[in-house]
Amino acid sequence: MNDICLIFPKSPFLINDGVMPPLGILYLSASLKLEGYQVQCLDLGIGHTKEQADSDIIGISFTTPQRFEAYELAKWFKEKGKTVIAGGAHATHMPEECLQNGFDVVVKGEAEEIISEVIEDIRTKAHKTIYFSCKTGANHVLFPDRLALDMSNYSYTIGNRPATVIITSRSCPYNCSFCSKISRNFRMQSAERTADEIFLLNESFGYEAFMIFDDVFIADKERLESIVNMVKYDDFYFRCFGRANLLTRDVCSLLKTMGVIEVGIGIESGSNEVLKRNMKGTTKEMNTNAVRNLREKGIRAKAFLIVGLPGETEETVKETMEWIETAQPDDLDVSILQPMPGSAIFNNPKAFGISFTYENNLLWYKGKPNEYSTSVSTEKLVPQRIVELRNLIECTYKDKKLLR
Ligand code: B12
Ligand code: SF4
Repeated sequence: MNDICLIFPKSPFLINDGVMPPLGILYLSASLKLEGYQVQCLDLGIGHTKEQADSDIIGISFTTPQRFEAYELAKWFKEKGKTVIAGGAHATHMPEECLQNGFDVVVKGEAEEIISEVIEDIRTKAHKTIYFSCKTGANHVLFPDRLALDMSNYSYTIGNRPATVIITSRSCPYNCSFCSKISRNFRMQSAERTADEIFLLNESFGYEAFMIFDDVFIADKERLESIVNMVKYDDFYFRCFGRANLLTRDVCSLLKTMGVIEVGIGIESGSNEVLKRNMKGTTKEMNTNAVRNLREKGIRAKAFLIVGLPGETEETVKETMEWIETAQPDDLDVSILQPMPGSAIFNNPKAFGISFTYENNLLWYKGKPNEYSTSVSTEKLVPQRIVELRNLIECTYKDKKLLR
């Protein structure tokens, strides 16, 4: 029997929940195995089942929209006499709710350095209900234990190549109103370590394409330069996220040399008023320049937009549509605001002029086409209108000639 079974629940609200491996549990598996623990990892999104769990201690990792799946699992395992631990983004922000829904223990935040202590406390029946993570140094954690799950079950591709996901930093130095970060302390792993992980994934699994899922991969230009110098001789493809304020011509040049073929930018809105109210730290002019700088280097710019942010009106949606026509990004992703626990909007909706329901609401903002819905109202827009405006932007521009 294993010392712990770590489970990532299904995400039935997504188009496909077997796209990328859940790195959170794979990081925990790596640090536990180093200490000699036997660990089992199950991803219910790729066909594993709860019946396969082979341990008396079960750890479940989940986001807010996965919480109902997680609570069902917790209750099922409790009935079997198991001790159940909650971790991940939702547990970090809503620990009491997890305890009320069947969990014995909650770990808030990054758990690499505390998970073995939790296991030992459970074994001696001395466990607390809530543990707080230590601040994990990004250079000190091991690479995720990707052998704990069969990587061939995941279907992500970049430029037609099988791709996988890496995270080279933790957290983010910004404070957007809608963001639900699990930690406030921004740390980057070194350029050397980042290049090592890429080479290791290439040698061990054959990957030649990588989704860098950092919140802000390009936060430090010097580190970026060093990474580029180490990987530029290999013909790898990358996708990453970038903030408009950091996507200068120089940075876009570096990304091109590295092999980045697409950058996702959190544009959010075409209205400077909305951007300001949501503490985005960017303007529509910066956003336009960022798209231009990427396009000049032949890198695809994908604009991520949110409809229904605090301050949204019919007029600001028009401004967003005007921005799309001016900036002409290569692709769009239009979602609807869903205030997630941990975000400034969730914590203080009144201050943002937002109302929404949380109970019994899945709160996903991007899922299956034609199934978008929201409970959010702004001062000027009712929920149904927010959905209509979101659909209007998508119908008008997605896959249209205006976007290349
Ligand atoms: C990659 C990613 C995705 C991928 C998921 C791939 C996958 N299978 O994991 C995709 C694109 C599919 C995705 C989708 C969504 N995502 Co997402 N995603 C991320 C992202 C960028 C990285 C996740 C990651 O690997 N982090 C690195 C690891 C190390 O961190 P971690 O997972 O949090 O794990 C650590 C701790 O949480 C803890 N821990 C984790 N699990 C467990 C379990 C136990 C037992 C214990 C003790 C501890 C523990 O220890 C881990 C190691 O330090 C995060 C932002 C971020 N930087 O973390 C957002 C994030 C997780 N996503 C978020 C959201 C909102 C979504 C969506 C709902 C968006 C939507 N479509 O509507 C969906 C929901 C997906 C789902 N399955 O529920 C939010 C979650 C907020 C919340 N309150 O739940 C985040 C935090 C972004 C944000 N800042 O707001 N996402
Ligand atoms: S939305 Fe992105 S840039 Fe803004 S705080 Fe969250 S992770 Fe940072």
